[in-house]
Amino acid sequence: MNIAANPVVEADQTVYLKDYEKPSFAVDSINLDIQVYTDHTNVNATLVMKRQTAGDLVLLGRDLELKSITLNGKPLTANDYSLDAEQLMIANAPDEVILETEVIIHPESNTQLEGLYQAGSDLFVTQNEPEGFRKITFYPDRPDVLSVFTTRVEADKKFPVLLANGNLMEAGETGEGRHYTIWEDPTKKPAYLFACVVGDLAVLKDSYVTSEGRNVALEIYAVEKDIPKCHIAMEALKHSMRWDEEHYGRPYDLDNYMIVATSAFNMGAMENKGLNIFNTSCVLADEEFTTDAAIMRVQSVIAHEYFHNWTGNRITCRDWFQLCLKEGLTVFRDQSFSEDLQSAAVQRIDDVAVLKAHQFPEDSGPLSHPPRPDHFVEINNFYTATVYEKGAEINRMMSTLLGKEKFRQGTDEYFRRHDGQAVTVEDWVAALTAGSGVDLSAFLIWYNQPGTPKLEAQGEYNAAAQTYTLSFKQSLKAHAKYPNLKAVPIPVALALFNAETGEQYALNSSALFENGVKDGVYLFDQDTATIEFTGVTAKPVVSLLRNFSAPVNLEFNYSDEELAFLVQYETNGFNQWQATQTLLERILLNGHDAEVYIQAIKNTIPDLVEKDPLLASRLFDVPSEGYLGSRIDADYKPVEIQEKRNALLNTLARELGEFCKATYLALDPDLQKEFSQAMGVRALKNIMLTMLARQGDSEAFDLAHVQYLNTGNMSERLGALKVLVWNDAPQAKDTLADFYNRFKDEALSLDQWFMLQAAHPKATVESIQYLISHPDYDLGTPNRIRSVSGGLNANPVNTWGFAVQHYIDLAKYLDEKNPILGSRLLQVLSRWYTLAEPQRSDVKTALEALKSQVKSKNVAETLNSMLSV
Ligand code: B3K
Ligand code: ZN
Repeated sequence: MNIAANPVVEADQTVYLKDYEKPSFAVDSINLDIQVYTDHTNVNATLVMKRQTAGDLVLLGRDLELKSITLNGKPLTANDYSLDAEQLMIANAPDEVILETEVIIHPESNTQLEGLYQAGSDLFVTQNEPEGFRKITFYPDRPDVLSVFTTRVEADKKFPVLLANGNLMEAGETGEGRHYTIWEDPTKKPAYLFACVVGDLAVLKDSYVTSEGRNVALEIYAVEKDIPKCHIAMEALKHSMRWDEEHYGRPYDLDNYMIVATSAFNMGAMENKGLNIFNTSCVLADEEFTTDAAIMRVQSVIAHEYFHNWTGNRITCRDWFQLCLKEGLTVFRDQSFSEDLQSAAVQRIDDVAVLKAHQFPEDSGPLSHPPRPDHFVEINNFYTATVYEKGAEINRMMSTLLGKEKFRQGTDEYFRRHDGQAVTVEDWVAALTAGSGVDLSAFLIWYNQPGTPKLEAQGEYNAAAQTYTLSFKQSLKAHAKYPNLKAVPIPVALALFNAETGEQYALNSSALFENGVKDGVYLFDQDTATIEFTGVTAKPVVSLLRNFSAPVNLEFNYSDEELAFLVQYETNGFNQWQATQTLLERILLNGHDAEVYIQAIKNTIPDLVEKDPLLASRLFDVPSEGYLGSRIDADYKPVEIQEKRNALLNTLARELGEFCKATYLALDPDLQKEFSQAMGVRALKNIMLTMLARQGDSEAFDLAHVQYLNTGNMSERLGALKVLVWNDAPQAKDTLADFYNRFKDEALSLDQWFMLQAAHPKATVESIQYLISHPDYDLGTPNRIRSVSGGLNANPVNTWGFAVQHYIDLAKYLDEKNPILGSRLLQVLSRWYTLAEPQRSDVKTALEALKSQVKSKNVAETLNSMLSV
């Protein structure tokens, strides 16, 4: 349907959860034959189907050229079915159907990176989640249709690698320089997990023996020169396989596990059964080319996709409204895995920082939706921070409340009940409840309503009675599309500290907790409640939401001194960090004095540098301009925020200058044995160097230049380059050129080169124009587009009008070429309505002008939502 003339998404395009119906036919098996040629691909499919309910036989198909169709051996003519741009429908089909179709598709011109597409001159890959399979063949392409797939892949021998899901059954030649393979996947799966790959790739091989004794061949495919960068991913894969056995009792179930790396990919990676396809950015990792943060991300994405094998693949979603069932649970699992790889406190800090920087703003603006929405136009628009990150938080809350043992009993019950099924969020919560013996049904409210709850708390100490009273109140902003908002269950992990001694009250060993607080967690599930602690011998400082035990906005009237106390004495690293962030936000947004924070840092860091250097580095985090902007709901003036932030950074650099220099010179990452400790030391050193450069220490640029030249580690090299470039040091230009020359053939490292310049705090229209007209800038590679648009977004002031137009132009260009990406990038502007005038009206006018120029459901739905404030 062409909606260009009126991009208001029409009512009949909205899909509602309440309209869910079982599919009329099940597919017992599908046989696919995919023959790839340079200018087209033939796809022949045989579907063995059985009726389940009354109704027409509906096969979804998009951009397919139908050559022939037969039903139970009888060729059909156009009169026997109805066909439109989205589906093929056969009325009065018999109860048992063998349907054979022949279609032609064009992966060589598919720029949308969905379905089967050419990903460079030597590679064809698939991306079928959520609805890409319908671009390969006619099929009931919905997650509740599970089938056994057999796949034949045929191509020219210049593509030696021919892969599909499952076990390799046969391989051979067909003549005329072509060859084929046949694969059988024994486990029933929905079509979104189908994958095939045709290409010229090298492979890194390893193996793994599961707890059940199954020997699994592990293979990572990438271009030859990248194979040495696949070892970290391979280790992470084996580690994930062991971790899932140990923590969830889940062994792997096939004889092979393959991963294929491509740079032509819209997101991080895809969990296709036994044949993951990965963005190169989430699989290639090597100290020389990759930053520590990127290495951590590779490990977590490898784990994430692997964990999907049980949470997503073996047990999948009944419909796409349930997306957070598999994503929320799998993110929670990968976050827990990563907590074992590095400082657990820092992992939690980083996960919450992402939640607060992306999900909280999303949930307070026009794109707000529940983790399980009840309607959508384009499901691709719902792979959001809310579905993933807030979804993970809901699982974390339930796990916090249950404790390790009971949570495991709950997940065991989930796997026991639902293996091989396509289920709902209700099924998940019911299984957790049954397995653990604890009624968790109230947590369903979290899945069904939007918005970040506000949690207001107040504390009162009565010295004479030695009691401390805490009262709580929760509230949620009204939402036009989701009325009837209810109170949610909020696990509040808390601790009381003796303000005089800094010691923690032993809450669990005394009669202190008699008010429903168990193992340091109080479950607050009413609109208001009050609890009282007895035997509190001296004035306490309370630490609330330890480890961020619930995704809420906490309001508690701490004094700055109490926050400084928590920075110094709280034993939960996350809450130490949270206290620094609250202090810094007060300095930046409410004009508080910086001295209390500075003193707390001076008191805390020296000990921490030894114990947990990475955590020490995080305590220097100054909230980003974007994050601060997201905390302002109206009349936001980016220039003012930037000025305040710069002033604070200058104060910190001045007051901590000597300390920073001494720390910089004393630290040596090479003395650390563990990667995680070395990573912490590198992070801290880079921050110290940044501070030194800011306070104008004449030696800082020399130190940075030496660090740049003398290292083989990307975090050190990039950290030093950033200091030189962002401060316009005399060495900046040559060093940038040097970086380019060293890494011009390394796409991911070159992305960093683009990003660093785009995020330059004093970037100009000219400097950005230089980047987007650079010969290495490429609108066909999402990673490269993001490196510039992401950098630009970090730095919203100097290039304001130009940057807005850049996002609008990208959305317009990608609307046709790659609407999934276009819609995603446009969301950068979703908080336009909070801006002060005249920017507010400028962006609004630009967005409105875009409306009449876009065709895709993806961009149109996003645009309509963004403008509906
Ligand atoms: N399940 C995929 C995401 C697919 C996105 C489609 N637009 C990756 C993941 O979450 O593991
Ligand atoms: Zn996922």
